[in-house]
Amino acid sequence: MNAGIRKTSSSAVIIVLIVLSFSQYTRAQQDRPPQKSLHRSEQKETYQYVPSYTFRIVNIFPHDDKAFTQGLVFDEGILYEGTGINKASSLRGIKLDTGELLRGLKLPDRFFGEGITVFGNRLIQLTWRSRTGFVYDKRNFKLLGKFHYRTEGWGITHDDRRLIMSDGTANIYFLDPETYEINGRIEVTDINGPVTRLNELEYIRGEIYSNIWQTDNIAIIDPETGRVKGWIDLSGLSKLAGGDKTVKTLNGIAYDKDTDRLFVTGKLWPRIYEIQIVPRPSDSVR
Ligand SMILES: [Ca+2]
Repeated sequence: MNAGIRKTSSSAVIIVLIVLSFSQYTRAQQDRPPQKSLHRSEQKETYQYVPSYTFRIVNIFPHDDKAFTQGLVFDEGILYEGTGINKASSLRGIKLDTGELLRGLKLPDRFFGEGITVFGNRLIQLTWRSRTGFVYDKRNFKLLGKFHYRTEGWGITHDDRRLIMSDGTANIYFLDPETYEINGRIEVTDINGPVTRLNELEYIRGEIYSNIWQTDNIAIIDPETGRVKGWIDLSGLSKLAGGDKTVKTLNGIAYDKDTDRLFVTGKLWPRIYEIQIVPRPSDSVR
């Protein structure tokens, strides 16, 4: 019995020693300086690598080269466009194939039109610094009401339950589509930190696509985390369209979910392009 107790006691001592040794080992690990840079860069490569894409033109459509495009949406066979500039801001319903204006509306002179989206039968249009959103009946552009917000208004889109809005910063806001109250926010980030100048938006198959103002790039954003999941480089398209990075900038993303078609254009561009997104060749071999 005594032997049994001694055996139990010595086992307990061994276990205590093991636990102590392990805790010391753990502390030693915690006290260590960060791992050498090679290991860290490998981690960055593994966990923070963001794929980049380029494009293939599928179709080309006419676009009013006097339209200062700030919002673009495709809904039930009609292309809707919102344009900016004080005294020249408009809302348009357009026949995609021909560019024919089906219906149009000019905003009061003091408003600078911004992003648009269609939610049910409502067509919603933001304005830049007036903190005012307009709500129309999409079928006849009859004004149904207005709402107000505290930030600048840049881009707007929606998922199945929320309006999704940008204000030129790295923030994206989620709004209740009935009350227009903000009920969520994400900060958009990539490997280099916050991504600012988020502009025209489009919600496509669970992701938010955003033009970045005065660049040829579209960010593909995770709506839950704000992380950029991919970059689309449209510099070749901008060059083809006669665009630039000051005024005639890439802006305007529309998606026809019924036919899975993606359209892009730019401010004062003479064309709207239907494109397919393709992996950049250097990415596809990684
Ligand atoms: Ca859009």
